[in-house]
Amino acid sequence: QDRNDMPDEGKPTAPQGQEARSAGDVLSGPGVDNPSVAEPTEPREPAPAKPDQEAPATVSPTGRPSGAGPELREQDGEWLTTAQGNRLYDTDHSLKSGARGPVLLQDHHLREKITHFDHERIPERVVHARGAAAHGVFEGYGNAAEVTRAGFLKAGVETPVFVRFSTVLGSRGSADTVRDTRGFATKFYTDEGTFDLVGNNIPVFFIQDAIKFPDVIHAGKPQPDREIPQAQSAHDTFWDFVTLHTEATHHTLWNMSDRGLPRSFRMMEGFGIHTFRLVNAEGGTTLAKFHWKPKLGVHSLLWEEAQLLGGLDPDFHRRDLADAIEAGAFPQWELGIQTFPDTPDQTFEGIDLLDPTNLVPEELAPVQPIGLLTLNANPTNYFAETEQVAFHPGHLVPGIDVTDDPLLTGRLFSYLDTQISRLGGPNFAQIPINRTHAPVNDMLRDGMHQTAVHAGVAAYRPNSLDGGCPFLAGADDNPYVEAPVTVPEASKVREAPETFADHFTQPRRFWRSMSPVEREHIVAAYTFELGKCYEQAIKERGLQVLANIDPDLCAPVAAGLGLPAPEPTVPIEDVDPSPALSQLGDSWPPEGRVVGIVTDADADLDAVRGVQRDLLSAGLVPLIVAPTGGTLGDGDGTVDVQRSYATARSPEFDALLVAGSVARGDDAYGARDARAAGDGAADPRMVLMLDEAFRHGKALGAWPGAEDALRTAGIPVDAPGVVTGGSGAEILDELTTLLTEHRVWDRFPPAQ
Ligand code: HDE
Repeated sequence: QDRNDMPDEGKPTAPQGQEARSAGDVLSGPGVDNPSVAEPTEPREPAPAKPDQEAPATVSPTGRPSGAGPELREQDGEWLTTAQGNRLYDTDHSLKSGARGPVLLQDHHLREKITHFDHERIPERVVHARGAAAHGVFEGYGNAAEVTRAGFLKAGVETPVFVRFSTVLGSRGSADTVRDTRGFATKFYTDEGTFDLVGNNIPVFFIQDAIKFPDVIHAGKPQPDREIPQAQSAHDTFWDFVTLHTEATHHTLWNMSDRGLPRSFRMMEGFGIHTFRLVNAEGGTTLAKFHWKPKLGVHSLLWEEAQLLGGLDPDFHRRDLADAIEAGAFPQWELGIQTFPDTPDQTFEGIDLLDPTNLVPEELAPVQPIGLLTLNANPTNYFAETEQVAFHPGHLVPGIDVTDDPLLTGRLFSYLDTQISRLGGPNFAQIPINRTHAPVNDMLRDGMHQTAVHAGVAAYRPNSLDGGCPFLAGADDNPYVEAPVTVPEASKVREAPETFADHFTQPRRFWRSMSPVEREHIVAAYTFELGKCYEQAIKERGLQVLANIDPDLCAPVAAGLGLPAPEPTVPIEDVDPSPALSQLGDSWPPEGRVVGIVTDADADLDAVRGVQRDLLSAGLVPLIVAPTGGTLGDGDGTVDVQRSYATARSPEFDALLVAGSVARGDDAYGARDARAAGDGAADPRMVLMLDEAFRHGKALGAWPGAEDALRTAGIPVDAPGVVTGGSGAEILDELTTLLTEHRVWDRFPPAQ
């Protein structure tokens, strides 16, 4: 019944001392602070999906709802209500005994609203707390059938996915660009049940046995006395642990390399790390490692950029992912596998495949692409989807099985356990984002947050009351079957195999595979991180580990710390480099790269619009930077400003094109900066931006006539990657070509 149709006797009666209000008054009158806003407003739908942003199928082929379709929105009708559906006439004033009197305990709406708010937070993930996610689709190439019978890998099969990227150490509110490993967790909603590939952007792990996981995380998290530092490894407990447990050397070296500072989630590799066992239709087994290869290549921030972004834009990575998807620049990765014969010793070319601190160089076992992942829709609600998604390496499908990697075995226990406390009970699989797209018929009943209404009486099988159902799958029904591998007969021991004992050869291979500039970054990272430790003994132990990797790595770090370089305590044997480990030396599509166009109202705005158009049609993101916000020009030929001198900073841009002057802005800052006195003087913020962009190896260009702007900012116009002197189109072309290599590496002097 509509409130306006209420019979007179049903209308609210006026509390004592107040004028009686008609139903209409209640809706638009004294109950609201701003009388010009009539309530209720029209029913408010969530913001409509932008083009290209339609969520992928919200109903699985089996008819089971998934994702956040309207049927799961939990918002209906045009009236504001309580959680019980009672309409509300006011939500801004507590029920009081008189306008200045005490608040009454009987105000259910007040208590419900505050109580719900009090419980809005759930425990953050104990690791990987900060993350960002997206929906997408995975398409199999069909070439993996020889090694696995997994249905979602068959040719042309399209499987909805949800992917969550994360940092490891920081809290949910920490910065995106910290030096850390990144999580890369993919949920495949396959017709055969859910498959979770819960990986990282680094192919090796800190430890070899799950029993040490609490220890390494305690060491990496903020120190327990003062809870310092947040989301950083540069502190004593971390370095204490990784130098006492030298199996951590390989992963730590990757963290200290550019891999610890991704430019974007879209530009990261992903790795399943562990060796898995694939099973084909005939029951034949093959060992395999999973890889995600980004179409945009693997690229990183520089340390200084990462630090600046921590303050300028702590959401840099999640914003980048969401913006790219919203703009229709859908990020893509190929899923690939390295395969190895399933021999009893489970080694390949002398590398123990059960040791998760090892990788197998791609030169020895090429990564074979088996499918394509496209992320094409942003989540509708962060909490419902990104926060509540529950991954588990034990969510497997027929054709993909586990091995005895002792790290993986521990994970198979941990992930189920952690969801129970994080998501408040054992029914987290019923949360929309976690619902499988395959039919579910289990014997799991009751428990906290049970939302299913189970029919029948016999929650057991076989039974004679509910028709004996459900049935067990037979051999022809494609059930999940654990590969019946032989478990070696052995005594119970708490030991690692001898083949887990070499902690330095693989790190040495990584170090020797790096280009000079990548090595320089690694040296700088160790010098910074060990330099931030207080304990002399930890710094010295850190140097010992580096000497055992390679004295060439140890010497410059020791020099930076002002300490003597120790002699190695292990033989420094040669190891073949693996060129695939370096991020440099190739070129990649420049799609989605951000180009700042620095301009002003006096510039040739028609030409500026032309540049915008050309960049957009090449799949790049042009952002107009001008002295103040608003619009440049008037009439038909206007240009909208996306960044003002007050909001633009260099790390956001992959390249800068000066198409105008960089003269002092006349906003408050520009006007009062003493160094910018006089008409035409360069604005210090633009000088800083161009200087940083130059130092960070960004491609820089100046539009014909705007070269002086670069000179004013002190940029040597004949330096590599500074493009001037051609036509506008030529300059743009050259900038775009430079972007295919991510940075102008020639601008960095070669390391000694
Ligand atoms: Fe995890 N890890 N992990 N981890 N991990 C979790 O699960 C754990 C490991 C990884 O976006 C937790 O739901 C143990 C390796 C990712 O939701 C927890 C061990 C790799 C994510 C957990 C490891 C990972 C997690 C925390 C050692 C790469 C985020 C909350 C045996 C292959 C998933 C949660 C997401 C999350 C335990 C080691 C990747 C506590 C015990 C190796 C990407 O269950």
